[in-house]
Amino acid sequence: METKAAPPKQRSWAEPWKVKVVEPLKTTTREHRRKAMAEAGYNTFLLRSEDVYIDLLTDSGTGAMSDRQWAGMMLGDEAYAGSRNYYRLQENVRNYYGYQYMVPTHQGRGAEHLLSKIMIKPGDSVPGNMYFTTTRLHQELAGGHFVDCITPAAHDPADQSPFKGDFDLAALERLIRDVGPDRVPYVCVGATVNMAGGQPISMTNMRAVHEIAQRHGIRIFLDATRAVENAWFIQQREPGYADRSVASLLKEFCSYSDGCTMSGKKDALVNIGGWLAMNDAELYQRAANLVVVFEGLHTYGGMAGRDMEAMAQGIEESVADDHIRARIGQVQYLGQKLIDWGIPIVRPIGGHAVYLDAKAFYPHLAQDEFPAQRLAAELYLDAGVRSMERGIVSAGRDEATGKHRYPKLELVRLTIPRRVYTQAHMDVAAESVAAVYQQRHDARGLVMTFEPKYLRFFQARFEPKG
Ligand code: PM9
Repeated sequence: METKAAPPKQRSWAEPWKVKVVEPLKTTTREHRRKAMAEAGYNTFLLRSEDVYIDLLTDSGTGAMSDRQWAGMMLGDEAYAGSRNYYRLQENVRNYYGYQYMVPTHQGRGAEHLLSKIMIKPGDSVPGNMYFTTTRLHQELAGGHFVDCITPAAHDPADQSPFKGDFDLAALERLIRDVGPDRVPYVCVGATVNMAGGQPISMTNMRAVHEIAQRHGIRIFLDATRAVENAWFIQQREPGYADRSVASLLKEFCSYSDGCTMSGKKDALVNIGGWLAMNDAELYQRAANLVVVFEGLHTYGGMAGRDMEAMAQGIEESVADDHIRARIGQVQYLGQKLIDWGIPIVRPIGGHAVYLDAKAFYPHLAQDEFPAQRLAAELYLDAGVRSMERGIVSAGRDEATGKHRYPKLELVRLTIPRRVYTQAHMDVAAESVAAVYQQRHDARGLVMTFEPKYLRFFQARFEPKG
């Protein structure tokens, strides 16, 4: 007799868009990939994109723009000064993020550069909820040093706390007491926290950080790169917020800060762009003056008019609840598959990526044999899926001692571009991870053969250990 499957208990969601343009993908042989990986010095940043099948290197600038964004590109007002698109962008930063003033920058690190130069004096300490590579480097280049005040749970891949991006408030208070509020130019809040696995910070914790900073007369600057994703986690996980829209949560969250740096290449759904925003008029004057030195006039910064238009439109699209549910839903889909197969990943699953725990994959490799770098290489070799190391190589060297920093998290990031891949691509990627996991006992470490001075993970080269 024919048996019938039980009807599904829950209803599925689907992406709130359909595909209008497609870009062909190339599959390659293992031999082709072996040569490509060797030529790239076992660094996935050095692969040619045409040798990649499914590109999960980053969600930065890799998203698909909507028809409205592309239409907006034709509305680019390429005047040197006072472009119409600048004013629309400014209005949307005000409306959705709530900051009064804004200077456009070519991308997030342009904004970090300006902020660090304006705010930091040599010897200052900048507390934050875990480092980010470019953010910390700009703080250091300005003479400051970053102090990690994230909750200890963030350093444990297996800890399932819902808000692993939260500050350890006692650690923040301690730092301010130890160095004195005058030596803390601002608190740097990441939302979500990229290096912790795309983990959110709660509204409650953000409010508490605000209260501490206010009490000591210290400003807060938000890294708003993925703050919309953070708002979605607040809606989903934090008691009392389930009925609020992502847009209203974003605005409230930002209201506990004095300004933000932004890489528009993530949440804001564009291939290039960013901004530095603030509420203080005097600070804005300084930023507007400095931006002309490093980026361009204060009404375009590092951006073309058409790109500002696309970003203004992208901001509006980014806060739609159905968009963000599908975007993070796809990440959750991939992560859940790996969890179901017993593959060690950072828990809970983050907002923009699934992070493989390379220490648990390759417990036989020491951290200075670069297990995550090796794992990223193996993933590419298996099926052409490109990922990114987020471990000892990304952490770089200690400023004072010159020795490797040894982060507790040794991760490989499978980062999902926005509105680009289908569920079938996620299945292929998950199966490739499973195949590499099966072969985990055979993996050998790497040696670094070339190490650039800054942000070494981008350009370092490696060879397999003999
Ligand atoms: N993030 C990422 O792949 C781009 C390359 S890796 C340096 O995750 C945060 C939280 C980011 C970020 C970039 C930047 C810098 C600042 N904050 O890349 O300069 O994730 O636009 O932004 C990358 P830009």
